Amino acid sequence: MPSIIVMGAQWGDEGKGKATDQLGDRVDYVVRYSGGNNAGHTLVVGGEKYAMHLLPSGVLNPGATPVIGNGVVVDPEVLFEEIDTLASRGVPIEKLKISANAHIIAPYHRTIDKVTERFLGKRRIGTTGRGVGPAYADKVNRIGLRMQDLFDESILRQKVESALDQKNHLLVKVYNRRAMDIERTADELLGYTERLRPMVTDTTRLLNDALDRDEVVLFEGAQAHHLDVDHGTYPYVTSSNPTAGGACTGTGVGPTRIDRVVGIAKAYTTRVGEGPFPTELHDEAGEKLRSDGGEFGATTGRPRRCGWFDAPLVEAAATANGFTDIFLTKLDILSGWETIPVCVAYDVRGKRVDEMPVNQSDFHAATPIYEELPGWKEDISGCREFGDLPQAAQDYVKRLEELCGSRISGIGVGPSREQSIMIH
Ligand code: 2SA
Ligand code: GDP
Ligand code: MG
Repeated sequence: MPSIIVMGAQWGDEGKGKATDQLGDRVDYVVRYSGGNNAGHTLVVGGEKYAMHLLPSGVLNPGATPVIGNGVVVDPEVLFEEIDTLASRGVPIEKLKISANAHIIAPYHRTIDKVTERFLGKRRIGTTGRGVGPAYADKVNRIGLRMQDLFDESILRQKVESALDQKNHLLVKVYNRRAMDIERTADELLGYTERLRPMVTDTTRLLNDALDRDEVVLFEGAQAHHLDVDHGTYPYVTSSNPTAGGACTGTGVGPTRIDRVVGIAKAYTTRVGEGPFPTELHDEAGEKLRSDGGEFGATTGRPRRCGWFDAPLVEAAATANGFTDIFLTKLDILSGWETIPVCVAYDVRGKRVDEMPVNQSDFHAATPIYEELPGWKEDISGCREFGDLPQAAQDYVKRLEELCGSRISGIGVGPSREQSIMIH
């Protein structure tokens, strides 16, 4: 399997970091293709916990070359903080390559992200405030800054000036904030140039050459299908394409070269930020899932909204991304329930709907129709084979597989690398 996409099947935080790291044992390149440092991918290796925000999760695998593709937006300050923190923990990041076409998150993007959210008030999206949306907006608006611009000082200064001409007008006139200094902003960005120089390259060529040599490339999605700007619950989405197609546009590797698309799905559902969530629990059951699962944002620390597994939600992701298989995470968190409800369809204004509705108003109005599956009492975190799981846990997995229409090839039973069951 030379090229694999690993992506979220719900609203993020499914445990992609762990799953990627795990598949990463056999890979030569680990590639981020979308999003920025809004991501929070947690890995527990040898009892040590690491949270990656911008770097691919596979960086902990010394054999793999980490790559940040053109589809990613890069905040250089955060990048170096992350590299330095890892180095201080004995994880040197020496082979990192960054696409010359990747866009930059500039200081003004962070400011605009925060003031826009404050301005929206009740209509806010609940962003991570990292400047990701405004950086993508500039990219699409053709006033963005790319990595390669850092190597031509006069171009960079011109671009910062034209971007800030617009933004300062907005900041001062609309948001009642101070204008940002053009020279100082350009100087700050140019301060990163020399450190970035050896990393910035044509990563499209790099990855395609690697695939020509039959090397293994793992594409790591941030966020998830239902946060995708095209396929997600718009406008409550992130501003990029975490979906499988995003791995192609976000790296310059064509769809004919992709061999496998693994959807990562949590055994229940969580969401952070605003937006519809039919199976959300507002009671002690939701509290229990949050505390048992440690459901707090890996980037912002925000409590995640929690609810039962929503099968039509994951089925929609499996369909739109062509999942070859699903890795089901955090099954261990469900131990101890008498029965476990699974959403199999929705009630939309009195009518049963079996598939996730395309119409957002319908999805907002959808209430879950549950099937109650028997629970299990045993702690399953030590199980390593499918047959080690209690019968009720095996049946839970098999039922989800049936409902989602995609093979479940792996199960997470704990946060550590070794706490997994691979199903062959
Ligand atoms: P943004 O900042 O513009 O991408 O926010 C837009 C929406 O996307 C959601 N989003 C996320 N959802 C889940 N996890 C994310 N990463 C962090 C984590 C989140 C955190 O791993 O826990 O720490 O809060 C992530 N990043 C973006 C976001 O909540 C908005 O709904
Ligand atoms: P990501 O954004 O998809 O990489 O997920 P996050 O790192 O934001 O959140 C997933 C959380 O669940 C992290 O704290 C992981 O360490 C943890 N985790 C991942 N897989 C499992 C699992 O199978 N069981 C348990 N108990 N925790 C897991
Ligand atoms: Mg996360």
